[in-house]
Amino acid sequence: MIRVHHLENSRSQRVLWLLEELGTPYEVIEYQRDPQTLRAPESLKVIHPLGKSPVISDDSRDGRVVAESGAIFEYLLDHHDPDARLRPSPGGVAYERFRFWLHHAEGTAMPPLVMRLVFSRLAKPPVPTLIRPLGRLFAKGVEQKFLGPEIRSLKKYWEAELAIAEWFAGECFSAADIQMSFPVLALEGRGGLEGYPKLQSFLDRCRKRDGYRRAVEQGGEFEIS
Ligand SMILES: N[C@@H](CCC(=O)N[C@@H](CS)C(=O)NCC(=O)O)C(=O)O
Repeated sequence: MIRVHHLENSRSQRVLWLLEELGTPYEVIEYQRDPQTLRAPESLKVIHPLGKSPVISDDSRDGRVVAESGAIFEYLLDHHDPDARLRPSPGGVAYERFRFWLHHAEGTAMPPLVMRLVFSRLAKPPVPTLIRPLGRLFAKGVEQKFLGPEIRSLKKYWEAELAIAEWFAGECFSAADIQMSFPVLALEGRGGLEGYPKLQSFLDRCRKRDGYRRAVEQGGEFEIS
């Protein structure tokens, strides 16, 4: 049995979705964020020293613990996808394309999105009231000079790629789409996908999948507020 240590409203939603698509039985162990800091609880550090989610353990392989979404995806596909339904066979161009998107999601897409989230909090509690205007100014500068252009260039690139093929790794749905869904979902809030119809229809197609719906039933919808 796979145990998913699932932090509410987080990237670990993707692991539930992958397991649903694979049809692999799993158990969800839920963790709540600290309402003030939004950080994961200390109890997650008992499972893995970094205390981040997702993290899984696998009873069928000596209770092995695997952290980091991309590594978890590769692990689950290696050991729980015997018919290779959710990725192309290794060795060809299709596989290289798949692998690119699998790693692009966390390696390149997520860092500026996380930075934007962190900077957006500089003008809010617990930052002391007196220095919030300075925080707001600083955040605005970083947004204008770096994050805005960086994120626009990512969205433009993804939109162009989805104009070539229906899914990120080609004509077939793959685990790379599950991995990429998180940055696209994170951008969807606050009108971030306006003017990007291919990205919007990508999310529509994701949401129509039975596996996606079942994962949401298990772990809750991802909502960026
Ligand atoms: N690149 C890592 C990122 C893991 C990560 O930062 N997870 C967030 C949830 S979206 C987390 O655990 N945050 C709570 C915390 O850091 O305290 C992965 O994809 O697994």
